[in-house]
Amino acid sequence: MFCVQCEQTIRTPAANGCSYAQGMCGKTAETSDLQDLLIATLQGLSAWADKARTYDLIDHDIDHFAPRAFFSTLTNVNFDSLRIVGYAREAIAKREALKAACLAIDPRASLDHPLADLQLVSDDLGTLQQQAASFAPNRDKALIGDNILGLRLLCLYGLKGAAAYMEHAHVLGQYDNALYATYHRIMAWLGTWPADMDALLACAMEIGQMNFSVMRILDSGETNTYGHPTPTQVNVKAVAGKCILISGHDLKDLYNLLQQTEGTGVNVYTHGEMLPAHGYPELRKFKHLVGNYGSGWQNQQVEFARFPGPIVMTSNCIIDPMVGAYDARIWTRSIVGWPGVKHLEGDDFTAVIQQAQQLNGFPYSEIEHLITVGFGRQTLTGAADTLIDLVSREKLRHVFLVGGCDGSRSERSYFTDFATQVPHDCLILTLACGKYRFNKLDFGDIEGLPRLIDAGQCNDAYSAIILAVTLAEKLGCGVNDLPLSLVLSWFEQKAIVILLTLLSLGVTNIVTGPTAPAFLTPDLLAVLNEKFGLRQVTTVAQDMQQLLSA
Ligand code: SF4
Ligand code: SF3
Repeated sequence: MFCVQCEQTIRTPAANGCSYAQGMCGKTAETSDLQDLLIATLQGLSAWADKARTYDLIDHDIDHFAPRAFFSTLTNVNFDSLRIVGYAREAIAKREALKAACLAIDPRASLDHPLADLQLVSDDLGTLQQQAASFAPNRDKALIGDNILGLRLLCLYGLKGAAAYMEHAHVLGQYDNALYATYHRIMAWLGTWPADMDALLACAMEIGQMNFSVMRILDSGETNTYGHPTPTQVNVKAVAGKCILISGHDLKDLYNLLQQTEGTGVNVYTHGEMLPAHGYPELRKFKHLVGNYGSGWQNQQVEFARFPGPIVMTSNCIIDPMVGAYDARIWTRSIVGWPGVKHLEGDDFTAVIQQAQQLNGFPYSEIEHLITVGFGRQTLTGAADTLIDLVSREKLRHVFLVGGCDGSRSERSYFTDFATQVPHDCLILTLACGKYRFNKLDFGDIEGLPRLIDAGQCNDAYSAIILAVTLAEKLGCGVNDLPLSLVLSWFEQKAIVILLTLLSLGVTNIVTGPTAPAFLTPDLLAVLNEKFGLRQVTTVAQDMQQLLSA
């Protein structure tokens, strides 16, 4: 096994990346290797989808499937080897159907791509694992060197993050054939094992730009379906009664669950990246959406163990439910999987609701603790004039975007310390699950404007970008000239693609942490620093001073 895609990857002097029997996340070598094989089949599928477009053949089913299946290989999404192999078989079947369709139009249609005809050699997982060795991401490292490998992985992992957002958008009926075309072209190209540094850097920027469009259509899907988020108070304490917890990014699953639990006496709580749902008018209208439970994904083995009802995982991040012995109470959806855990297909949550009714629920209500969420794109851009006025009257000095993914490394206390040490005349804009490090603290306000502004999920980085662009337009300056600094925590591949998006838009001087991606070499980090001013966190005091004086 070789996997180096997330921040918690194993880093020892002997090994850079998870390369033993099991990754830090709990992914086994078997599943990891089979995911490499799946990616290779998806690259072959994309090569044919790209070719088919030259015959004006666009198959929506394939366009939807390809990024969705790729999403299953994202950190903390799918640990079920059998389902991974199932996706690989489906990719091959779809590829063959597409090839046949091309041949029906042009009997001489052919494709010069190393993965164009890839077949699985066996039904046996052990044999497939042996086959997968040829597709390990580091297979030709000795030949190409660490820098090229690092850039390839930057592209592959960035595209994986974008694929995840494509799937989130598709769930809400949003897709764009031009984006699928770009996705297939890049995915197919990465399957040719490119080794040109400039081409790979350009590809990374193209992925970032593509993802900006993906986040835009995802934003449209969410706001057209559930309305524009507005500031909303959310109780983060338990309410007496039967309960279901729903986690992940999929608002449609939450909507369906709320509809089906209405009138049943079962309360619904959001967890993790589902917290921003409370800001959407069409979701908060359900009175039994009573609050938010728990914190960042890395605490789930303790928090889920204590939750007295079923838990639904709609997307990342799931970790081993056996540890907290709640495996019989957790349900996976969509591309999420854990061996032995019940997987819900379709939109019928009856089985989950029945389980909630059989379980104890919370025996009593705790004293309310309210936090505010819901600063979506429209609310943020609507506040642009207020922000400009506060700055002009010297009431507001600086805005810090402090957000991103959470994780379990102790160094991540940096982000709590940073937020709490932001001076009182500055605002903190936050998003994604990294906010749980500080979102229950009281930061007060500046002339009625809360000092902590929660913009939403990780993909709502789109809203923060639109706010920055709006402010820059109104002030007649560039985004990099604003009194705005980005201090981003990263963990998985969605964070990587958001970073690529920001870089591709020309945003400079971003500070990231808690550690640099293990796949980026010192040379590559130096290139990113030179081109974009991207740098690692140091100490809170030093970074704060440097960012305020920039
Ligand atoms: Fe290791 Fe992260 Fe890959 Fe899991 S996802 S195997 S922790 S690098
Ligand atoms: Fe968190 Fe897993 Fe990335 Fe959408 S839920 S941000 S880590």
